[in-house]
Amino acid sequence: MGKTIIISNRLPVQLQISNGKINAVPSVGGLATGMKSVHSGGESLWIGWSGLTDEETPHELDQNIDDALKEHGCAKVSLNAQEVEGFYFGFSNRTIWPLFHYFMEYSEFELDFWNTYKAVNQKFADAIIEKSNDDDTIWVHDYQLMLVPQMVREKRPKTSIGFFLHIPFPSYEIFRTLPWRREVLEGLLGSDLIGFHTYDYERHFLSSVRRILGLEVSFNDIFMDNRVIKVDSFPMGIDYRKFKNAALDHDKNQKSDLQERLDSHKASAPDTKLILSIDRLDYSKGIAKRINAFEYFLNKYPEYKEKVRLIILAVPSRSNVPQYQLLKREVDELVGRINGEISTVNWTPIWYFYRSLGFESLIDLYTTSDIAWLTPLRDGMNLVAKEYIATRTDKTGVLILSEMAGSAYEMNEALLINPNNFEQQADTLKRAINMPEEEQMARNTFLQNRLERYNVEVWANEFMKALKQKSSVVRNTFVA
Ligand code: ADQ
Repeated sequence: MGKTIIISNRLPVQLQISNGKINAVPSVGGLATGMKSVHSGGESLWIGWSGLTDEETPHELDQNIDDALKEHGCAKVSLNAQEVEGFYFGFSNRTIWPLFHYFMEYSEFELDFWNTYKAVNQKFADAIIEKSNDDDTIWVHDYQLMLVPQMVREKRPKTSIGFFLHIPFPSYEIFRTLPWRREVLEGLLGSDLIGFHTYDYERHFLSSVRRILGLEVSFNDIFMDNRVIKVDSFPMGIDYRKFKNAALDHDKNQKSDLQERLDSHKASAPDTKLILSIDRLDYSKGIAKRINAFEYFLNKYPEYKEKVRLIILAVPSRSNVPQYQLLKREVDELVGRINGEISTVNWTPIWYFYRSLGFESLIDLYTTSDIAWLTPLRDGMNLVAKEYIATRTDKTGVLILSEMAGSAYEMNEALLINPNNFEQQADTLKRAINMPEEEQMARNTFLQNRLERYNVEVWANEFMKALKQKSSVVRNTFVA
């Protein structure tokens, strides 16, 4: 049996260079955690970009970097600054990201971006081809690497290749506007198994394959040349135990400064409800609309002034893409205006943090907030919704979640809202603030049971199981 090769844009470790020494520190992100069961010991290899451009990497340290990565079962693809610009900030985040999140007007169709995307995808594919054998199993991740499956397939026709898309796949009417729609579909169809978070994304993809490439599709099988490609949905979970245990330990550990501050706020205003929102600062997350909806709520129900506080934690993201800079300015101005207009001596309606917080601080916020309010305009899944629920060890807390998040399909017991409907959101906030504890606990019991069962390890294992089954079926068919 061969090894497993995982490929993603970024490696699951971060490189730190200090005084000529290299340190590779494991990342704590969802993907890195989820793949732990697949990426174990010496039986697997993870290929990706280290996060440092060639220009930032001292040439004499190259070998040391490779050695440091090897200790974590990783190998790097080197990219220069121009490649990162065109491939990552360009085609991935100025063409595909907005288009796949239904922000057509933000999507830029630049031939230079496309050419760099193709060249960098080829670099990733070459790294896989160099490091793999025919009997290896390859799992490619996400929208930055959609051409890789076909590029590897050309050189390794018998290898098992799986692909998982972490963002939505848009409807055919949106996808068809992409000038390189055929090439992207053909790139993906180099896979044996293509996975999405939800059944809807899967349906959109199948419809594009049928209408753009004219291929035969039966249920979730695509017939292409002498191959059958399977398409399926695998909703991604979280490391449920890690969040639950962190919340349980949280009360025993010494309090952080943030927790002290949250506690003193609660003590001085025991009737005030804390409403939490956490996202990357991204236009797809609906942050500006959420702030406007909060103002609408306070105008519609002024009796809640001084009785609620909205905490916005926005993580800096892609800050050299113009749309993200505009959004940053818009959010800064909105928070400033609303706080300026309606704050009182004792009350600031919005607490706004623009930074990435450590895991412990995240747990402080999740466990202390009475309500989580997540309003993406589009979101492949949204793991924050799941993390909030996992930390509610006494089963209280209310989740208000946008219907446009992939996670809404599995989280029916949350209060689901349309982020464009301010009237509905104002009423839902009121309902959440007044929801009896028994109702909160009943809803969260269902949600927690589901999240515990379908955790991120199960997600990764089910994808790998389906990929291995798929490959053996095809091989057996050929033998017959
Ligand atoms: P993201 O768009 O990044 O992921 P999400 O799924 O919510 O969105 O994941 C964010 C992660 O970052 C969470 O694990 C959260 O804990 C962490 N995080 C958020 N704010 C933080 C902060 N201030 N400090 C530290 N950590 C913070 C993409 C897709 C999603 C899909 C995931 C996984 O856009 O739709 O759910 O991939 O497939």
